[in-house]
Amino acid sequence: MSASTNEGLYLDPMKTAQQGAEAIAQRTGIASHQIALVMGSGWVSAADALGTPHHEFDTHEIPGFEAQTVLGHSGKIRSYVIDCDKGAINALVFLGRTHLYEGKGIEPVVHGVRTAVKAGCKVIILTNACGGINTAYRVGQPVLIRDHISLTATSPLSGAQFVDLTDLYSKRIRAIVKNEDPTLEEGVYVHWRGPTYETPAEIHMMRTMGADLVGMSTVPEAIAAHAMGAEVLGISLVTNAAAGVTGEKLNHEEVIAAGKNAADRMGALLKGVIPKLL
Ligand code: 8IG
Repeated sequence: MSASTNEGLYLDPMKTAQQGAEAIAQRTGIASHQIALVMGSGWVSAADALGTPHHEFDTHEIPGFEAQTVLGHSGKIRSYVIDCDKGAINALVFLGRTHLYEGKGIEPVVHGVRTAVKAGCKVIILTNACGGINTAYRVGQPVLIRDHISLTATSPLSGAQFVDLTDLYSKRIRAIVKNEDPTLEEGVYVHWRGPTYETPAEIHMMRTMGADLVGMSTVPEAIAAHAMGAEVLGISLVTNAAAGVTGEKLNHEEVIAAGKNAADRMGALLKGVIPKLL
């Protein structure tokens, strides 16, 4: 689909998200979901740990989504019923996402989380695979996002919406997750447009600025969800040392493999914390 075709689709992005939410309610028979998870590269098997989804469908069945093509991003939406002592929680899981580097603009990047919030979700969990800038990080290590630095010069918001971002990555939720797994560290995530990885000099600059992690997602979704009043948790899986850290070159297959290996641990963590977040 060309960018010009998309323009009409996102002329009123909140209306498109509302239509998406209504289609999900119709498709699942569930009027309202409470929590949404966006699974990044290699995180799909962590979603499998949530159990058997009650529904799974292609994103392109829902208004505002297009087919996704990037390796490791399958473009599916699942609806789970997670039983816990609070009763049943309805969780929406997005397998795959749209990235800024795809060149379709910012609206498709945030359409999923906007749809999830319109579908009732008050908590949005954003996962990703990323490069480790902090030299203390190891490949396969999950890190909670404490804050971000945006280097894309792009916001999902326009107009006079001066949204405060001081608690963008909810302190309340991070405390709950760290209580569940005290070994988890927190770091600052840099959003880089891509699709090229950084140069070693750019990674040096980012480290100097106080960054720990670098990737090509999550930040616009976090902002869009927060602006709509949802609480955000961000978890990065370090799948490679950032450029220049080890002298090795970066490749996408390595990323997928590291994600698969950490998925079981992350799946169990997510399943354990979800009932405690709502
Ligand atoms: I996975 O090293 C993954 N995504 N920008 N840099 C950027 N994005 C990434 C990287 C990385 N690794």
